[in-house]
Amino acid sequence: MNPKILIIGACGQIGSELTFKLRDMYGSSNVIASDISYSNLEVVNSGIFEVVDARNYASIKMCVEKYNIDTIYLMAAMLSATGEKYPMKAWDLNMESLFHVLNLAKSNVIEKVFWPSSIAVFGPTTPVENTPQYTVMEPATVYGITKQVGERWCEYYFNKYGVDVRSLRYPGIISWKTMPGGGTTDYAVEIYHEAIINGLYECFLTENTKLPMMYMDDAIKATIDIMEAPKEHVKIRSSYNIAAISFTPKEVAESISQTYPKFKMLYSPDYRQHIANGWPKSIDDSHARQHWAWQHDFDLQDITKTMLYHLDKKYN
Ligand code: AKB
Repeated sequence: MNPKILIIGACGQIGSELTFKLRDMYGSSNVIASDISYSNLEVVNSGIFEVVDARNYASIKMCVEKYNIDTIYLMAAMLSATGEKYPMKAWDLNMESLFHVLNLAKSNVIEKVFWPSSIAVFGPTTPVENTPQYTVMEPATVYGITKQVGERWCEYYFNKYGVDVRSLRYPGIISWKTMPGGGTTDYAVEIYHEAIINGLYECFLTENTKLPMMYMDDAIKATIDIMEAPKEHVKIRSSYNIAAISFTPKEVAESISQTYPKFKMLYSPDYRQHIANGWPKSIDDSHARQHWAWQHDFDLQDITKTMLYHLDKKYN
């Protein structure tokens, strides 16, 4: 039988593509999209859409009961860069929404939860290359703190109350359909848009800042794979490291230059450089690969080719 899914934060970068994919898989009437406002009309017009405030338990519960929801993907969050500007708002949104959803599962109103964590759970004292699943974690951003605390609560709810919660530590996610908002890895999306529109991009990170990244299709695949995996295969109930590739701004610029030789890159690092300096450069995701057969498809060359192809069609 098909699950009855609610996606909270469906208008965002990952939420929107997840909505389309899950609707393809399970049928439009089984996947309810929701967000705080009608900010993505493609999502709003693609099936059932409800306004849901992720910080409000009653708002989520009403929607869950209205549609007999059994599975929630909680994609609403304030990301790293915006979180540094509004620390208390980031804390409130990221933590309250998680507790509401975990508590719905604890009371058996829903059966299954997906909650995204991030490489931001790591910090300046974490080993930066091939960062292990289990290692020092002293996040230095509000966003990273909320994700690390959230992971502890997910594991606690699984151990104590049997809540079937599953989670991934997303790296920077690259896609051409919806822009990311308020993250430190956003440059890796903006660069492709600016390459097509202006032939020039001013990057807010230095040329050699290496960060873990992933193409959207791989991120969606990982999300659905972990949710579809048999319960006993999901052995980590905090959150799984997942990885695809790592690159620097200079390397993306070089890959764009192969198609657009006139593309020019400037570097003006800002406060986001400080955030990036505390994050891993590459991730060891061997647990995800062993436990539920995770594997990625897209490398940097594939990403650049796909991004430039679609954005060229969009803008020209
Ligand atoms: C961010 O940059 O804040 C996010 C993330 C890595 O979680 N994209």
